[in-house]
Amino acid sequence: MELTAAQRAQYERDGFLIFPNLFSQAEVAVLRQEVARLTDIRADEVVREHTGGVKSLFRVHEGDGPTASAPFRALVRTPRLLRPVQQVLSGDAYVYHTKINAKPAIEGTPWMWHQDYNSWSKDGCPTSNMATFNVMLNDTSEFSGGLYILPGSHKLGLLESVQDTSTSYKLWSIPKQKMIEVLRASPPPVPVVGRAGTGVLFHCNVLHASGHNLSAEDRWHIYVSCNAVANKPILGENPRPDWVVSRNWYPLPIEDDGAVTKAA
Ligand SMILES: O=C(O)CCC(=O)C(=O)O
Repeated sequence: MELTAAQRAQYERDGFLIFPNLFSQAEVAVLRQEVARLTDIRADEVVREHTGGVKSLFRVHEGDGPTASAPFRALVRTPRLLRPVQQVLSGDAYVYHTKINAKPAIEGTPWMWHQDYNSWSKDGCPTSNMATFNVMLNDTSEFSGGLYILPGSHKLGLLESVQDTSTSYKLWSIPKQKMIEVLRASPPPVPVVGRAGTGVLFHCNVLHASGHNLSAEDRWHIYVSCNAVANKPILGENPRPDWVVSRNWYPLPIEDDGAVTKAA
């Protein structure tokens, strides 16, 4: 899938693009079946809440390791996902990490306002030539804890962040007073909602957050975070593990667009 000049201009301006119904319901069904299988695995790549429920499943895109998954490996190589990533990163890309985030019905908690490059700059990635492709694995509404994106906020550059420990994960997020200032000076946040299979591509400096899941259904999203091959991290002394900062920085090849269902 090739982005048009108008879509590229929109990405430059807003920092994100939404692709409604990018993946079919048949593809989503295969991916959801994989999520069900992966949640039973006990490994570092499966991050759990203190209650034991899954918070995030990492590294589902490689062919090896405890969370290897043929359908998710196929997903990241589809031209629908990878070609737009290559276009916005202006060349060869690799997967920095994959992460499937859960938000359980009624209980799923918010992610505070943040920029992904807050963490990735600390990993040693020299520039912000990085982006994430989010694919909804079930229908998502504001009510079920979907993402909010602040249009154009990638142009603010990297803002100061603090490690938020108020939730059950550690996240470099924007301090409250600064975020209030930014929100008051910005256009309204865009709720990213849609049917399962909808995709969202966003710049790593775009401010985003998500709310509580008050709905009756668990919310599952995959985040395929990508880096330009030329921007691989200069790792420090104690780098984060490979399942969150991939050392596989070879250019990811575009493969068969129909491979997700074939991998079932
Ligand atoms: O899963 C979510 O609702 C938000 C996740 C997110 O913002 C992130 O991983 O950067």
